[in-house]
Formats: sequence, structure tokens, C-alpha cells
Amino acid sequence: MNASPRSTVFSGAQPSGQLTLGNYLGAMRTWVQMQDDYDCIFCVVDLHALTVRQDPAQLRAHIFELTALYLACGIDPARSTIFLQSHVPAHAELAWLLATFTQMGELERMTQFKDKSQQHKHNINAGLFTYPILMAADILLYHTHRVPVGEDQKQHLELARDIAIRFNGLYGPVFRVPEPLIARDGVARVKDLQNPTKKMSKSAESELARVMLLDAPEAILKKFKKAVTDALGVIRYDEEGQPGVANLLNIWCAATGQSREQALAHFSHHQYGKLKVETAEAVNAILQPIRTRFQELNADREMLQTVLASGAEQARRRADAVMEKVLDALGLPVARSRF
Ligand code: ATP
Ligand code: LTN
Repeated sequence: MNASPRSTVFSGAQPSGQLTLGNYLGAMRTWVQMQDDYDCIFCVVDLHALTVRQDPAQLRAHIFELTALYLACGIDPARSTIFLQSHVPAHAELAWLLATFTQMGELERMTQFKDKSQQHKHNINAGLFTYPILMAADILLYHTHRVPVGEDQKQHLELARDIAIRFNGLYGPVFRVPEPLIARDGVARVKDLQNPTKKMSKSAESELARVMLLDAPEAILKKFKKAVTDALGVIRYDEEGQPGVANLLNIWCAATGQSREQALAHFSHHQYGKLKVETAEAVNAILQPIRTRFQELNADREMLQTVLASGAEQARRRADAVMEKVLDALGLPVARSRF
């Protein structure tokens, strides 16, 4: 028997709407695979979703939907911890403490903050600004070794590392410094189908821009058929010169498990139409089973509540043990009633 404890993985997604194909290929698919080798913790980061104005009834529905999607994608509550961020108060608590170790200038440099403040000009709230500190708290609370995320989160992870290193430098080795794990093979940043220089985002203006995990096959086909390519009419892999075609090739490879060389051998003497239709078919083949499982799981609210309750209990226990160390290091007497 292997007695060494497994390394810890932590990651999360926001219940800010349905997940896109980008979320799945860039993050969630890796999470599912990591369950075999790591002690995994997957969080529904509902507090983060509040940085954009949400309708309460819709947010509640999205929270349960995202939990059902985690399960439908293959996250297994018997092997991994699945929980809701707001169920573990230590996240918000540690975020406050870490804010005092984060400089304004560091937050001002975050590209997600710059993008989101452009998108939500009427609600540039302080939470949007301090979002990366809450994310650092999420990760550092579990002595996380690896954080599987899409490329867009790399900058936030570097900040989490910097905060941990700074804190440890002042108070001794309280936090583990986490390592990012960014997907390879062109899916770390799946591109918007209408504007292939941007990442595919849940919040893109055009519905045609993003493929959702629960889209019907006809919708998926339509979106790929209308995907923006170029006027060159040749299938080559050139991210700069032909970003639309490169994105379709990357998606086809990720969905079929074939290499880029195999993709080029298969498509190079054909027209864009074939690439679009076959990419849609390959995507549909991987999403079909997820859709079917999702319908069943999402209908069972009682089961979802039970999964989240048991996840919260496991997470709370682990997070509180780390919080105790943090409070102690800072000189804050730990309340006797707390632990
Ligand atoms: P929004 O698009 O509304 O800003 P988001 O989808 O980026 O939200 P999350 O739900 O928190 O935000 O993302 C969950 C995971 O999906 C993160 O690890 C993120 O890096 C990854 N991800 C998001 N979009 C893409 C993409 N287009 N390609 C690859 N990975 C992505
Ligand atoms: N900011 C992330 C979501 C997120 C996250 C985390 C990811 C919040 N906390 C901790 C990994 C680890 C995003 O993808 N938008």
C-alpha cells in the first residue's frame, strides 16, 4: 500500500451562468482526470459570482445547476470534496486577512479586473477589485499543491503565490505555495467563435460566440457552422494569421483525442465546411453523455443538497485547521469556542 499522502488539488468555477465548452476543455475535464491521483477539492465559488449583479432566484438555480454539472462531468463525491464557497466562512475571513498583505498596485495590474470593469462600467465594485484575494484565500486554506485552471487565471495564481510567499517570509511557513496547472494543447484558452482572438466567455454578447455544455446538438452545429474563419480558404495551423481555423482545429483535437498532425492530415485538402461540421459532431459526442446525466442529477435537489452538506463539513474541518495557524501567527487569540 502506498502510505504517502496524496497531493491536494483545489479548483472552482463561478455559478454565473451555464458553463461553456471553454470551461470544460480548459478546466473541468482536467479536474475529472486528476481525481485518480490527487486529493481533490472542487468549489462552487458563489461569493465570487456576486462581483457581478445577480438575480437571487437565478443565482440559486445556477448554484445547484453547477453542482449537478460537476457531477455530470464526472466529479465523484465519494472521491473528491465538492462544496459551496459560502458554506465555509473561513474563505471570506481569510480573504480579509490576506487583503492586508496585498498591495493596491498588484490588484490594479490584474487583466481580468480591467476587462470586467470595461464590461460592467456601472458596477465597478470593490469586490471586483479584490476578487483575486478571495481566490488566493480559497487556494491557501487547503495547503493546495496544484490548481488546474485555464490560462486566463494564471495571473491570479501568481498573485496567490506572491501573497503566500510574503506571508511566510514574515511569519514562517504557514502556507504552502501552490503551483498552477494549465491545460496544454491549445485548450488552455478556447476562443470565442465569433471573435477568435478573445477567450470564449460565459458572458459574451453573442450567443453564437459560445458553446454551452447543455446546448442541443442542432444549436452546437449552428454555432460551429457560423464560426468566424477567414478568406484564405486553406486549413493550416496558424494562431496569428488564422485564429478562427486554429481554434476549430484545437477543439477538434481536444474532442477526438487526436494530435494536431493527425488533424492537419485529415483536413488539409478540404474546405472549412468539413472542419466546422466535424468539429460540431466531435463536440456533440463528448457533450451528449454529460447532458443526459445532467438532466437526471439536476432534478434531484435533495441529493445535491446532501452532497454539498457533506462537502462543506469536510472542507470546514480542513479550512479551520489552517485558519487556526494563521490567526495564531498573526497574534490574534483564537476564540476558545471556535475549534
Ligand atoms: P466569465 O467568462 O463569465 O468571465 P469564466 O468562465 O472565465 O467566467 P469560471 O466559471 O470561474 O469563469 O471559470 C472556470 C474555469 O474555466 C477557470 O479555470 C477558467 O480558467 C476556465 N476557463 C474559462 N474560460 C475558458 C476558456 N475560454 N478556455 C479555457 N479555459 C477557460
Ligand atoms: N477565478 C476563477 C474561479 C476561482 C478559482 C478559485 C479557480 C475562484 N477561486 C480557486 C481556482 C482556484 C475563475 O476561473 N474565474
